[in-house]
Amino acid sequence: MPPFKFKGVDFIEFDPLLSDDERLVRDNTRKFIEENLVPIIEECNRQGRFPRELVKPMADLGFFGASLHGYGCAGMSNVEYGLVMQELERGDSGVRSFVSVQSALVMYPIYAFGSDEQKQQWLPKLAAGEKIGCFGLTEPGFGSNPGGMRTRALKDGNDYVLNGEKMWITSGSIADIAVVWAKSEEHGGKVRGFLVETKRPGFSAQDVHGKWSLRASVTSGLSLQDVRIPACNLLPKSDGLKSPLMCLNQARYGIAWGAIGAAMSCYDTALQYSLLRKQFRDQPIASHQLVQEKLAWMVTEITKAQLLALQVGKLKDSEKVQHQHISMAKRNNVWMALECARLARDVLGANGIADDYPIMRHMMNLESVKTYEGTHDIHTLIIGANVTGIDAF
Ligand code: TGC
Ligand code: FAD
Repeated sequence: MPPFKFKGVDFIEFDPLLSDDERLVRDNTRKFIEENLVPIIEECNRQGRFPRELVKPMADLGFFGASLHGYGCAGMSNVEYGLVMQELERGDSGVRSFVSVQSALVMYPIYAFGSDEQKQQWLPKLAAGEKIGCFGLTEPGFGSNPGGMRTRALKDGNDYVLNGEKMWITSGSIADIAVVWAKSEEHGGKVRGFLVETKRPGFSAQDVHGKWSLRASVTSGLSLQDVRIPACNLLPKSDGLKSPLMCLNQARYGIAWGAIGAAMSCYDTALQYSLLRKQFRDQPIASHQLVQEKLAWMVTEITKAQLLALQVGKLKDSEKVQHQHISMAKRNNVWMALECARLARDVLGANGIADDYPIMRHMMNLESVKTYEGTHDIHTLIIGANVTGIDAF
């Protein structure tokens, strides 16, 4: 257990900007994380173990597909969903990743692009945590540029036959269902989404070992060798690269909030530590100007990130959000969180590197968060293209 009890971060009366329901969702999630994840996460991180025992309790709290309506989903607003992500990632980015993938990258595409039968078959079970999903877009040779993907779907009678490799896939080896993005010969090489049950012959998943980051999350490579699926497993409303990118918008939005949680954890730990730790003339290190400067930077940037995430959430709730808004929030908030982790680690001195405190784990996790769902620099280019009208990819 970490030595300090989390006190929350609210410098400019952010809480009154939230509705009663939003605060309730946040506080319930916070309590769940304090009671169930915080006590075990350092050990999970050491062991490189995803805490699968939390899947059912998280489902019971409505975390999976939380902002979807019907099919056993909680029907939360986007702001409520964001606050859930914030609290989950204050616990650990890997656990937030699991929920992001299940919700934004598996349930959302079925909800947005699936047939009625696909929705009825999969969404209730995914919401209940009875089935686990993964999302296969990235390939060994195509990360930032998924449009170059090599995975192919060939129509053969009433089936599609899929061949290809996907890489860096969260929850890959524990998934029952994979949302696989492939170029479909039948549709002129257009990218389409396919539901691939992972027990089908020719499908295999191999975990990535030796990760220094997201150790409490499963990351796998997927191999599809002549995997035959019925034609009804095509997501009928998926239509080109735009479809997986629409899923990424949902996940990137969650990350924009999640990163605030990781930053809050680092800042709160550094603040409490600095008030207790004494150096020179028996004074707490918090009394030194250079330490205060770090704390002031962190609380300022967390506050700005909260306001950015909230505004993007409100735009999303009123269906006015543009994907460039989400890029700004993901890019800024993850960068901010990583900087907070580095500063907080510094404030703790040598103790900052030990897993008695959560800081180094957050820092290592955030290196992945900075890269996945569009790297920091790709989001820079997305914003740059939007403001200049010039594509610089
Ligand atoms: P481009 O020609 O720009 O776009 C193709 C079509 O899509 C439209 N579009 C979007 N639509 C909705 N949302 C977005 N965010 C969109 N971005 C683009 C675009 O308007 C166009 O539409 P249309 O109608 O003209 O066809 O495509 P491009 O090939 O040039 O690539 C653009 C780029 C680089 C921005 C994009 O490919 C990109 O975002 N790259 C980053 C890849 C990425 O984020 N991968 C994430 C993989 S999943 C993951 O990391 C999960 S981690 C999970 C976890 O554990 O939390
Ligand atoms: P690259 O695209 O090779 O980029 C390497 C560097 O080059 C980056 O700094 C990048 O910004 C830069 N770069 C690339 N192109 C340009 C350019 N045009 N201009 C300037 N700089 C550029 N993917 C999934 O599909 N599903 C998942 O569930 C999933 N989970 C993940 C989990 C983890 C832990 C990690 C680490 C990744 C996961 N990913 C997943 C993959 C992730 O989305 C990719 O790693 C990411 O999109 C970047 O691709 P890449 O690693 O191939 O880097």
